Amino acid sequence: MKKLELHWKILIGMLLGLVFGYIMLQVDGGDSFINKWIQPLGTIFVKLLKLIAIPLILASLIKGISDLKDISKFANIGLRTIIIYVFTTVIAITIGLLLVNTLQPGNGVSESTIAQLTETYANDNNVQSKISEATRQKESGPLQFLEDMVPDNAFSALSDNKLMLQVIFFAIFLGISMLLIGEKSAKPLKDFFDSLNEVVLKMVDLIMLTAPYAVFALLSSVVVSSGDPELLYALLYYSIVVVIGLILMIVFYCLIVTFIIKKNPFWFLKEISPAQLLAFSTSSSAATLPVTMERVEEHIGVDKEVSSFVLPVGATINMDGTSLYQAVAAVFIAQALGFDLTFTDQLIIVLTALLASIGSAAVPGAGMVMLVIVLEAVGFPADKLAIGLALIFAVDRPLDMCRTVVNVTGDATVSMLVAKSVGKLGKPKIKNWDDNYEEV
Ligand code: DAS
Repeated sequence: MKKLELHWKILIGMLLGLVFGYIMLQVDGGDSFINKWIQPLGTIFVKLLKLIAIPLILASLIKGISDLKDISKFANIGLRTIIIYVFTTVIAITIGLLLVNTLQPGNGVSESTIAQLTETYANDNNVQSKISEATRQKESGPLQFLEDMVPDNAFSALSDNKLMLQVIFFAIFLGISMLLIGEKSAKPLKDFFDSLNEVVLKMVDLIMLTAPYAVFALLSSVVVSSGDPELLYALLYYSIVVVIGLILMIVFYCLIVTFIIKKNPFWFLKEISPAQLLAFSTSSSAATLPVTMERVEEHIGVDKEVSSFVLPVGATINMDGTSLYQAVAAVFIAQALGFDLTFTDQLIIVLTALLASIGSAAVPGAGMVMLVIVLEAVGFPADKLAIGLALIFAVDRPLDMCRTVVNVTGDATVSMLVAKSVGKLGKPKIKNWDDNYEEV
């Protein structure tokens, strides 16, 4: 029997996980069995991926920069990347606003649902913790994220995944310095990082062998933690609006791949699918990053000079799915709680959702934390914030899984676009649909 490709194995693992989770939901004590004996397998897998994300970023970014012969090439790649990232995020927010204002999901939320939520969630510590986390982030000045970027200790920056931007900063600083001292002097260090890069990519392959089992564990634990199913139905319409927007973003990326990059969009989706399935299962762009990098470099043909910068930066600051979700959620909450938004408010949402998605960490649930900042920016009453968040809290995790897929797909698309624009989009190492390599 022909060896099953990785993405089919992951898909089977996910489906079995959903079925198993649903069955265990019907069994007494089934959820605690999953939380005790199944969920840890998924947690270990996510931790392993996060463990190697930092050394992979360090090695590939330093290798990518030191492979450049001059700094102007790096500046060129960097500028194009940031401009395209901002453009795709604004497109995502605009699609979200058009959908939520047209379909008006918030107007379908009944008074009784709001009353029930007020009772159930108003003092829920999960909701309160997201508000306090957002307040902490808001109180820090506008340049705080720049200040946070600069690590005061190279090795401490390596240890904490949350400080991925610091590792990127350190790697860029080191890579540029290696360029400045000249190829001969930097050779020992360059050889080290070249070798480290190969080793870490092999570690990604090894970890991915367990992916089907891990996503089984992750999906079954998500099902049992999905909360009160009755409540979910009340929010189905809102979730459908978000998912329609996210699907439109995937279509938007496919249009870019087809008409600008001149590649087969179905081939693109097939080659990037293991990363998308992992993004769906883990709800974390950071955890998925090692796989996104391996797929984009080895299966799509983006040169490391480009992917080693575009993807790590994208995983932390480019979240098209999150920004679309924040725009839809902010207007949905305002509609449901009777808070009118003017056209100016909607423009403010475009700007704050752009900044909020840049500030959102690449971890589960980050998008909802930054939603508070979007709501406060349009003057949403502080005393209703908890209810507003509680309204969408129950469906946040499944939507987080979907929006993380879009975040990852957007990063991969932009890395192809930047590579194509600087002539660094090579042949994929893996044959595509019709067993021939695409001409670049
Ligand atoms: N889960 C985040 C990510 O890793 C996105 C979000 O929370 O919106 O991309």
